[in-house]
Amino acid sequence: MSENFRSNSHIPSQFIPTKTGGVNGLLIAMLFAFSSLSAMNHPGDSIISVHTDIFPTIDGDASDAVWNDASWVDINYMWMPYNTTITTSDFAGRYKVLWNKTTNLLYFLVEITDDKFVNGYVYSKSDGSYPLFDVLEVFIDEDRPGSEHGCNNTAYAYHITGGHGTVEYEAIDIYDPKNNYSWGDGIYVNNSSHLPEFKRTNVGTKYIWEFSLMVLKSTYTPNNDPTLFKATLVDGKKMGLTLAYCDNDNSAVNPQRDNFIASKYETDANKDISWQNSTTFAHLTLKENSGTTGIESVTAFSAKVWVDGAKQLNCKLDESWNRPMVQLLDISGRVVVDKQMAEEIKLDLSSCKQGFYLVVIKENQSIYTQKIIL
Ligand SMILES: [Ca+2]
Ligand SMILES: [Ca+2]
Ligand SMILES: [Ca+2]
Ligand SMILES: [Ca+2]
Repeated sequence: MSENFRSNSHIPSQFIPTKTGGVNGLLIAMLFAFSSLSAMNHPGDSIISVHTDIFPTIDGDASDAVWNDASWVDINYMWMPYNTTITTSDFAGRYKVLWNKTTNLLYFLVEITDDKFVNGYVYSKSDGSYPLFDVLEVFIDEDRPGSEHGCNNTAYAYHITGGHGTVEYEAIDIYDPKNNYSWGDGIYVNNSSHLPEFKRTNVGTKYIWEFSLMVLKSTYTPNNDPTLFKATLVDGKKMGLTLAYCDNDNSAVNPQRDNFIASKYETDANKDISWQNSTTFAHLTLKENSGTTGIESVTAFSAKVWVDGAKQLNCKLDESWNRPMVQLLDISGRVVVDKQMAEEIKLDLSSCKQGFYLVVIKENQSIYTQKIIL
């Protein structure tokens, strides 16, 4: 970990007006105002996430129709080394994010081009080398305006790794109950359970990361059940969210981070703040109706859904449906059943754990959801 706090101003001296009178002074003042305005208004500073009734299939395949309802946000600001330029074959990245009010989850689609993918970090509570591997970083703050979060859970910095062996990913953050970065005590935590579903695929050097993510409140601590600490996602909710990528193109033997690229513009002075302070995160607003997509035109076809005494799930469709998919989601939002159905379906749920589940029947832009209890 490194810290880099600098307080010097980065306004080029030629833009600072030295005279206030005359046409030249006015022009210089206008240039100065324009340059300040544009510095405050970079794409990625403010993001809108639209609600989705239909869940993307988390399979590392970006072709779900529902992703068309979200806009791309570029991951294109070089934080370290600051403002250096690299080729788009070395790194290019962008992401989309959707949300759902029933599962209280965010859904991410991230497209990364990286010429050499370096994984192999193995989680240990005392091994802080994960930022030196290829890592997708999700900075998320459930409530704004943000604060110091490095050692606590008022915000999260999920370092989603490339995994190792058969482990597809880990999600590492720092949590120190003593709040003093006592590195020797083992303060790294693996929060991979905060991502109910995750899949990464690649074609050549182009990688698709598709996953869902819980939005956890600051009262969550490691060893708690995260599903009990999910924030309620509602229309208009404002959060902090920045995505970034640590790019290592060397090896896992001597890992080193060549570049650190993010979705939000930062000044040189602020490029290394987000990992411990959430005030710098980009602004995310949840919107229930985008007004520009087909999401709100979803029609609710009818169905009859019930669980019988033998723990069989019964679904009976009205004639509006053709051959929809039926999904069963557990309380964390994980899809435990995903099946295409005809007019009627019976599913054996006797091996499922007790608790609440959500049944989702979907076809094109039509959807039917119902909570059940086992
Ligand atoms: Ca998919
Ligand atoms: Ca690269
Ligand atoms: Ca917070
Ligand atoms: Ca790389």
